[in-house]
Amino acid sequence: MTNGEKAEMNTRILLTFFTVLTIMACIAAPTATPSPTPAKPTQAQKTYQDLVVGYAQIPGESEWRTANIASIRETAEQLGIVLFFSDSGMNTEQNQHDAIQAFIAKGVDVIGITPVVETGWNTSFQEAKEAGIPIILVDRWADVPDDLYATHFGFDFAEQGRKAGRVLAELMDGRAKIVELVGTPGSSAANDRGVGFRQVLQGYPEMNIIASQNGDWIRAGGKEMMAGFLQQYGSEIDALYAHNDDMALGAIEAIEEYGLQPGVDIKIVSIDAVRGAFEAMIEGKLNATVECNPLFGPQFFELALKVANGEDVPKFVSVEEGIFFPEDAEELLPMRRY
Ligand code: GYE
Repeated sequence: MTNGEKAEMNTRILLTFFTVLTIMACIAAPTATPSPTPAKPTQAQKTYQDLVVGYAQIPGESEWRTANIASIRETAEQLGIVLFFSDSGMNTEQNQHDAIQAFIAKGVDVIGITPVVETGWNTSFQEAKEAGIPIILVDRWADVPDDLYATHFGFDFAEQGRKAGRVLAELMDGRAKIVELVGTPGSSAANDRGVGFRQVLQGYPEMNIIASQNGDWIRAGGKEMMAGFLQQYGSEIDALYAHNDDMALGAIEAIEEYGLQPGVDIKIVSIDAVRGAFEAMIEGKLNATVECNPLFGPQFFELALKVANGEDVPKFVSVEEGIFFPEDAEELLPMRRY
């Protein structure tokens, strides 16, 4: 056998060997579907126990706020949430800006804020965004671009104002000279409760607001401003619209000191539905209060956990509320929790 013939034979043997080897490999290894590439580990999903929240609140200026602060704090404690809470100091607006800076420095997971006024938040909110910390507007609204907050969890203040307007129009049979006690100017609650109330009055040409003053949400402010209205207009006043119960309760004191009967000589409609309002309705001194539920701690932290875990949430989450009248007050008072 020549060398060439030997080389050709060796080649044939090798080719046969590798062909057989390949066939055996295919048979031996079942065609298992390739296992999916392992999913990238998602961001660790937080639970309440490892959630850290910074909350810039407004100081307790009303019965409503006191109940609201309690709801937030108590819920955080019950759920084991680390809560950094800021609600003190007179210059609330600056304190809230400072609180946001402090929360960023602490590296909280979510910031909640009840903006004392609507404007001036862009810079602070932008810094939180750059630090990767989402913001939830709570209760009040802030006038900032949509990308600077995750969601607004609060109330339809304009609808609360419309409810008050509709109730007063019915009470007064569409005719009244009205004085108005407004909340802190520039706050979304005051702005929108005023807008909603006036929207309803457009349908009643004989219902007119003859005076409007800022009572700053507090009883003393309501009493002082109502005394001024009475000095200027006296018994010409048919009705009072107060943006919250605390100012209405202060006004009731002024009306009585002036010698008129609140709820009778001057009809009164306000907003919040705090305990004091139910007691005034039982005494016949207040004619209606529009509910604005402050006990939203559980819902807030449920939303905060979703936001911290990067879940999609609606841009606005509202709370359904009702209206309360004197005829129901006695029965409901024992059940009122604020
Ligand atoms: O009505 C008032 C408080 O923002 C809904 O603020 C809250 C308002 C509430 O001062 O009593």
